[in-house]
Amino acid sequence: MNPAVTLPDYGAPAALKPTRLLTPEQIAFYHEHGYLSIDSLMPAADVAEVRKIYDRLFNEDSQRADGDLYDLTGAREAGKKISIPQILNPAKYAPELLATQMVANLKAMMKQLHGPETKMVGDHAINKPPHNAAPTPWHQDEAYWDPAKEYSSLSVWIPLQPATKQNGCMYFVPGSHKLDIVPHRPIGDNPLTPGLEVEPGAFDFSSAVACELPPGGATFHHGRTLHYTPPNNSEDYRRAYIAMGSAYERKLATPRRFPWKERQAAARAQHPSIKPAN
Ligand SMILES: O=C(O)CCC(=O)C(=O)O
Repeated sequence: MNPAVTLPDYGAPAALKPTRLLTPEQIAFYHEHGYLSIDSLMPAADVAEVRKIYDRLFNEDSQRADGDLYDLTGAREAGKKISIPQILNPAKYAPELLATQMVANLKAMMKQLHGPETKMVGDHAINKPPHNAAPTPWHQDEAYWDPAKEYSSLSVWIPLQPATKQNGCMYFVPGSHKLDIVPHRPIGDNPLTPGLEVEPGAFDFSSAVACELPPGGATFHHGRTLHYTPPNNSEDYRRAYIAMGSAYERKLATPRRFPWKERQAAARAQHPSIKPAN
C-alpha cells in the first residue's frame, strides 16, 4: 500500500470542547447511505455569531485580491457578474470562524465518521442570492480532485437560515458513495467554468432525497456521494458554510484519468487571465 500524504490540519486545534456528538445510529446511517442529516450541530446563539461573520465576508472585498471569491457556475473573469458567489477558505479571511463552537462540534463529528485521524482540511461558503435561477448541479466532490489519489473524505454543510426545497437545501442519492466516479463535465459544457456537473444522461437521480434543515443543522456527505442543490426561489440569501475533512489521501498504484479536468486545464491554458479552480 502506498504511504498516506501528510495533510495539514486546518487551523489550530479547537480550543472549545464539543458540545454535541453523533449517536451510534447516526454514524451507522452515514456509513450505509453516504450522507447524514442532523437538526442541530450548534446552538442558536452560535448560528447568529457565524452568520454575522459570514455576511461581513460577502460584503468585503478582501477575498477578491486572491481570487477566492468567485462564481461557481461561470468563468473566473474579472468584472463578470457573479451568479453563485462562493468564497474559498473563508477562515483565511475570518480566522475567528475556527474558534467557534460550530467548528469544535463539526471537527469532533468528522472524527466520529471517518476515524480519529480525520482533520478539517478546508472550508468554503456558498451564498445563493434571492431568486437565483442557478442550481448547484449534481456532482461528486471527488470528481474535482487529483485522479492519481484515493481519498477518505467528507464534507459538512451548515445552513445559516432554514434550508428548504424552495431556497436550495441539499439533495443526495443514498448509497452513491459506494459507486465509482460517474462521468462529469464542466458546468454547461463550458470548460472555462470551475464547476462540474454529471454528464447529462449518465445517471438516474430518481432515488434522490431532500434534506430540509433548521438554521445550524447540518448534513454530512462522503466525497463520492452524488449531491445537488436547487435554485434559490426565496426572498432571502441561502447561506451555507461548508467544512471539508479528510482521514487520508494516498497515491493510487494505477492512477485514474478525469477527462473533464483535462479539458478544463487545456481551456485555461488558452486563457491565462482566468484563474484556475481549486
Ligand atoms: O451549497 C451548495 O449549493 C452546494 C454545496 C456542495 O456542493 C458541497 O458542499 O459539496
